[in-house]
Amino acid sequence: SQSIFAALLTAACVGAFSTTPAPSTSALLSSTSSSSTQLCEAKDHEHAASPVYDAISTNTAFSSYQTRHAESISNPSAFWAKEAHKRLSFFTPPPKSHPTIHGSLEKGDVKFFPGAKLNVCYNAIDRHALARNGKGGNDVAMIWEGDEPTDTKSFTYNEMLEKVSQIANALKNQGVKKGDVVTIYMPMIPELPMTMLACARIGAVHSVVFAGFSADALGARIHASQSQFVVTADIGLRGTKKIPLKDIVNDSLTKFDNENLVDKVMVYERFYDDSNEDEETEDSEAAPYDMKPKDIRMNPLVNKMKPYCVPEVMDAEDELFILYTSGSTGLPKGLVHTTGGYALYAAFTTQTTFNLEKGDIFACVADCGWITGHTYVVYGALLNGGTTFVFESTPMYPDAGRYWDMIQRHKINVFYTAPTAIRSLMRYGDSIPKKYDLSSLKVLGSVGEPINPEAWRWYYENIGNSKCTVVDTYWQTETGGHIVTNIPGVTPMKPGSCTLPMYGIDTVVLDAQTGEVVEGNDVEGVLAIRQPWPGMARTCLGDHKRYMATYLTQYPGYYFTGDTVYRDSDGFIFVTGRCDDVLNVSGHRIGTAEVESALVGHPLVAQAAVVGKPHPIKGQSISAFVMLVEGAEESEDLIKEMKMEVRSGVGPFASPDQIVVSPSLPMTRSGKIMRRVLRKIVAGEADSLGDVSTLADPSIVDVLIEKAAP
Ligand code: 6R9
Repeated sequence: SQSIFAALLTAACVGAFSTTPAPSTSALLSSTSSSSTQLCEAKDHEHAASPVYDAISTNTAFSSYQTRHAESISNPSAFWAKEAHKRLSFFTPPPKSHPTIHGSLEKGDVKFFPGAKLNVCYNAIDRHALARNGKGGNDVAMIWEGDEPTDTKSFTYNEMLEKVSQIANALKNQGVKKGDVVTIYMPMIPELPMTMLACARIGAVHSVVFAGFSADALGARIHASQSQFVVTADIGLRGTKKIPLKDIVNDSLTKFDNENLVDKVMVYERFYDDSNEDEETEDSEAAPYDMKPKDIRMNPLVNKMKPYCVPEVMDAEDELFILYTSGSTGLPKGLVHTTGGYALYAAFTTQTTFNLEKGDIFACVADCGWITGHTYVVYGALLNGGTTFVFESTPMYPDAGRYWDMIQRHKINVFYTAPTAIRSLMRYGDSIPKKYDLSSLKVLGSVGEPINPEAWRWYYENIGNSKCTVVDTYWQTETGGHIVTNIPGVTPMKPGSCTLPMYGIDTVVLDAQTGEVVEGNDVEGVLAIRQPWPGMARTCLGDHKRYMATYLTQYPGYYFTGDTVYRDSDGFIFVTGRCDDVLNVSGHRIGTAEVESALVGHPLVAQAAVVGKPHPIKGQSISAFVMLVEGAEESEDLIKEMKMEVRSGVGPFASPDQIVVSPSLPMTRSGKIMRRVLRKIVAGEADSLGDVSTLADPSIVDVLIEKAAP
């Protein structure tokens, strides 16, 4: 079973690392006490490191974790009130007479500090620019590196304030008002984080759609959020390849009623040259794309705007952004995050998990189209007054040394990526990272899926030189920030385990069937959370019922993560998989239903069932089983066409690796597809299919094994 597998892996890895010396107690303790707005000065080369799991019982820092964690969940209102006071600037502070936390998980009406007023953009930029009598304005807020390693830019806090203000003024100029939803479909250029911050500044709600999504998927998200404004760029660049984003936006407007819905399409130009400004006009014929009547050339418009925009006064519970994610149905699910709680949790977790210190360069190489990009590229480091590093290209361009080259050139201190990237870079061998000076690093992060101990070890030894803490951060779009992770210098590392709950997070393991709390260690179940926390999504846009049904009423009184876990004999958490029909391909969360509905969009496909298959680099790859309509013949061209359906229905990243045409699918007598059987078959575990007696036609199993087993 999975638990035994996890236990064996743990035993093997702990053994391998048990000789690593634990850092001194003072080093361990110093990392917990720094405040975000006034980050501690980093002491040269005296980075706090964690022991690899060996001696938690004798570790003073670990007992400080236990004490602080216990306090944080026994009196969460006091804990979060204190953190909010320390980490955020309010126009109107949380009213003293009110409790911090309102509502409950049972009722699904959680609020943090309602009535308090603040602006997230002001917190991320202005107050750092104003700090130290304005000297803070010269600190570097953002370093950007484009597709070409030579294409870099950096922005001080003063420059960020000006540029974001100009973009905010441009949005206003085009009619965007407080509360409006702005869809952002952009490549990773500096204007992407800046546009998100500009929305926050004027109280507009950003809805970033990952620029790998197809026109259909983008169109569905524009429609679902009733967004009248779209911000995009003419093209995106990835490893010299040009992605025609503007054409995709044009196409997305032909879906639903979007042509009538969308008022303005604001277009940045990837190669706009500011120095030619005099010759450029907003409606120039020279636009490098076919301009439509709704299109606005953003660069010249932004450049002529005033460099200051008054930040809107927002309630702590006003919406900050929507982010769509995959669930068990084909419909996109727009999670809503609000202002005060999200900002607090982004600031708090960034500093705590990465031990962020003053002057640190923090590189999260995720795309802003995912929650990791929201919390840890845009908001987290800036709310702490740190320097965020924004990356446009891919880890493979121009070669597999790109990440390590960037770390060397920019002296990056914290580097945060996904296991799939680590696994693919590992294949190129140890000699590649050895060519670079990686000594600036102190914390390495992993996110998006479980990291297998082999990849963990490679990352720890070859990138971190066995000196950096590797943090395995478990969280979700819904949680806003890390909910289970180790903490540098405070809690031990255990390869393959995301370890222990964050402060303020009251995790429990529940029995999936009975919903009872599973006590003790060496146990399995589903992961749930017993108390509200500031970063939790408050609702699904326009569908609070779905929010309740997916997260809160399955196990009343708990937030349900949808993940199954094993808690080992030391109480450390290992995520073992999902209990819903959500796949994780290269750290991308993909709903089986979305892929299936794209497949049945092909006129010759009658029915489709999609499952994940274990993949050595991507974590999971997609296997699809399809039944064709009467009389249709299987052919190579047809398989290609089906893949095209998925590329255009969802996006290229969701394309199935394997499509199996089958005479029928394993249906139960009540008409449900038994995906469990398909999962086992593609994983090569057909000898342990379990009970298939409820299948309408059990003989189909042998046919499928014959066709699909590896
Ligand atoms: C942040 C993010 C969430 C799902 C989550 C889980 C998986 C994320 C993980 C992890 C094991 C980790 N997941 N981090 N599993 N260890 N460190 O990825 O958000 O895209 O919403 O995905 O990803 O299954 O439920 P999101």
